[in-house]
Amino acid sequence: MQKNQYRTLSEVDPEIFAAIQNETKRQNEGLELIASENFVSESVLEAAGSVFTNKYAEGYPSKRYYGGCEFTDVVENLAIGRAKELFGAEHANVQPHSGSQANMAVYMTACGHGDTILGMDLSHGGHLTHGHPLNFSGKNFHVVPYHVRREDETIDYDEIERLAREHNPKLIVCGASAYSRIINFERIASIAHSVGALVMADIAHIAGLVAAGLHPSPVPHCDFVTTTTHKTLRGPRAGMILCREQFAKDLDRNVFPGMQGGPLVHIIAAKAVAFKEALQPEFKSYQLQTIKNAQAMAQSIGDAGFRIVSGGTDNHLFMVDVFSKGVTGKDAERALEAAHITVNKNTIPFDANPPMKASGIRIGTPAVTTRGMKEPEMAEIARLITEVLIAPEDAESRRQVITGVREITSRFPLYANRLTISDSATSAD
Ligand code: DSN
Repeated sequence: MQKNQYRTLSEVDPEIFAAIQNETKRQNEGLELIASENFVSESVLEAAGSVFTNKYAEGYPSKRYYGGCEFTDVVENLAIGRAKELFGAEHANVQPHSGSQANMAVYMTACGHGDTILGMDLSHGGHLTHGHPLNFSGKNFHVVPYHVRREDETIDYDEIERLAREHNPKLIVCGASAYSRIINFERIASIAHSVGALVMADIAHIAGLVAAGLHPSPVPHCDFVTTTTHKTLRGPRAGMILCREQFAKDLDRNVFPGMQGGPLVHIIAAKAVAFKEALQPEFKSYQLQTIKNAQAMAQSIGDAGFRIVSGGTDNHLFMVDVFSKGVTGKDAERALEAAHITVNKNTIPFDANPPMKASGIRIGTPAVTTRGMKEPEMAEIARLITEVLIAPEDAESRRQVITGVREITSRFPLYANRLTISDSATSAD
């Protein structure tokens, strides 16, 4: 073995080492409110950083195209078994590198090129891969978008039914990335099956809530369920697919060799660890607190005079119509980031602004809840957010908010043992 394999990262590559240190410091000292982000456990990080990164393992357990896969099979079988147990699914494929690839594999299984798909409009809370014209989904399929209702900003199930009868889709896609209400998977599946369509639920955002029994599960109703594993589910950055046994063979073939080559075994190991964590009773308490925190913060920001899209939330996120107070989503995101509060600008239903400006911001509580924060901290954070939004350009107010952010985050340390160099050696501020 060469000598430099024993040298530390800080010795081998000080620039990357410093960037990792700076990012650790940023995550520790800021308030992370991006609804799709979370903080994984040290065990998940350890598995993701393991020697399985070295292994090729094209194929599936016991049917590989490479030798030396005996421990890889242990990992993948554990991940599959735990995923099935967690969601009560007949079949699980844990190889997708991402949510987009999971969705792509399902489309390849359920549809042919040019077939019709119904998906929720991105600007109404859907996802890029649910049929946006610039995405593979919009380019390869005939996509008919459905929407939320203007009056209450909740999914227009009657429109889905009408469009399904009119267009006879092969597949109806449900699930969202910016929608704060319970999704009636049972109703959408029944509409799909009544017109002979298959149905896929993309639960990337709410997977943790579903696993904990705090959002109705699509698994009993939908033919395919896809998810990322890194949002509320709190695993590594990757994807997964659940499906009925009747589609298992086709689906597996569409993931490999259809969509991907070798699986990321280190990431599958990290998924297995995250699934084990999600099977513990504490995971349910965590998800419950995540929802309570989102509701508490939405309430406080609403009380400060900002319009909350659909009037509130049933899950881990909510949308604030900041343009109702004359601030664009873009300016709000920028001003909050300058105050060490991270959110993302987001279009709101029937938005008058283009997506790069947007009228809203999306706020989620999975990450701050992982740090242990509860309702009292949500009230403090809501106050800091509204201070920024009321005076986005006020430097003195920003300074005070940064002090407030640091005061809260210092009470809930994150990855403290990973910060190995002094503040002066990094440049997070
Ligand atoms: N882009 C992700 C999100 O932030 O919701 C979804 O893929």
